Amino acid sequence: MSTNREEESKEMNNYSGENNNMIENDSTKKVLEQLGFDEWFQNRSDQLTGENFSVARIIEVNKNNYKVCDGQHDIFAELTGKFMFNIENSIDYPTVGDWVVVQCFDDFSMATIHDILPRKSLLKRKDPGKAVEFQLIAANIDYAFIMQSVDSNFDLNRLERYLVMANESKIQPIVVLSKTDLISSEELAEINEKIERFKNKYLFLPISNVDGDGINTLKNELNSGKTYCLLGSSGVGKTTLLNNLLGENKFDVNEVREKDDKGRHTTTKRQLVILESGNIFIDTPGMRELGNFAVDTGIEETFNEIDSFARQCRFTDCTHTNEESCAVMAAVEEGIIDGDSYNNFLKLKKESAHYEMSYLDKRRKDKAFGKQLKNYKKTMRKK
Ligand SMILES: Nc1nc2c(ncn2[C@@H]2O[C@H](COP(=O)(O)OP(=O)(O)OP(=O)(O)O)[C@@H](O)[C@H]2O)c(=O)[nH]1
Ligand SMILES: [Mg+2]
Ligand SMILES: [Zn+2]
Repeated sequence: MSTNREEESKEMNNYSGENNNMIENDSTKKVLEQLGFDEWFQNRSDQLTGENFSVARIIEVNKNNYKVCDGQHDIFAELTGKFMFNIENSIDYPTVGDWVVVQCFDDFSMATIHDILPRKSLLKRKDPGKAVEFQLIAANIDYAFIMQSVDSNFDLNRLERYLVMANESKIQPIVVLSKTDLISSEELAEINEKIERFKNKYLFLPISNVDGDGINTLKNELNSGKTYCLLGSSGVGKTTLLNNLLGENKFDVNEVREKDDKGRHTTTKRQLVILESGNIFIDTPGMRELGNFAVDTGIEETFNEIDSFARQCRFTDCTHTNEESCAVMAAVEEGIIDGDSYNNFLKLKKESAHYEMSYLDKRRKDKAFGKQLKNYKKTMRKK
């Protein structure tokens, strides 16, 4: 199932002018590059020409509007009526990190959003409130900083879920283990043992925002012009890390309130900031539930060890739960595949299948309704 705008080959509008490419100008190109605009986007916006249009990146999503940045101005922006009219699905809305075509007014005090450029990647999750709708987290992310605090939030199952989400979106995950100041070196060694099986696949960065442990190592891993998204439960220290990297307390952080943790988060909106070092960061509010949606490729990639055994099962549709001659179960028995990992794999597979079913079901109903509506309109016209 493809959700990528580009793959759906929706035709981009042509904001035509006379060969007047709005991003041809070298200095404009340079400021856009600092915002993460690279060749990939350049190649996909070549036809976007027009004097009054420019490219900008969504840096903030608010209830009623957006904030975009064109490299020189931060501008409040709204969707045009035409854009709204063409929205079919929640993924058609712009989200933080998106590159959009804008028209600026009143000396860059406001702008209208006309189109979204194709997305390099899209982080999304199932909206916990609805059966199948997506909630967009961020677009055009290069690296996902998956953060867990080692004192109480560390959980391999949860980690694997985040890994599936990142892998599904083709985003490189990096795991940050925060608050190392709160545990002893023996306890840290124990955690290190638990993550052994992940270590040849993913980079793990233990850090402390309090005593600065590991922060320099983390800084050295950052690539300029790349976009990083901070992900993880509320209270693990995402915003504190960002402030740390910024070198100022720009954003609010808060004590973890265990007793009144009723889904209240310190960070309430997703926003994009650029560090002096040239790295681009998106902070997100902690997530309570990580819904997961027909994420087969993400699961295969995350559990690639299991997947390689699955290819050896006798039946191609083997469920790896009760079949004789199941290579996966044999590997679990022999201790080659970790038992926890196997259980989590089955759980995520099952969830994914469930969502896929309800999605297809909804699509069928929507289609049936669409047909009904069409027929109704036809009959009305005939009358
Ligand atoms: N001991 C310790 N406390 C930390 C560390 N990092 C952050 N904290 C504290 O943890 C609390 C939560 O930090 P935040 O940065 O607000 O957490 P967050 O992940 O942004 O949370 P949400 O915005 O709600 O998603 C604050 O009281 C921070 O001071 C750390 O490395 N060690
Ligand atoms: Mg925060
Ligand atoms: Zn099997």
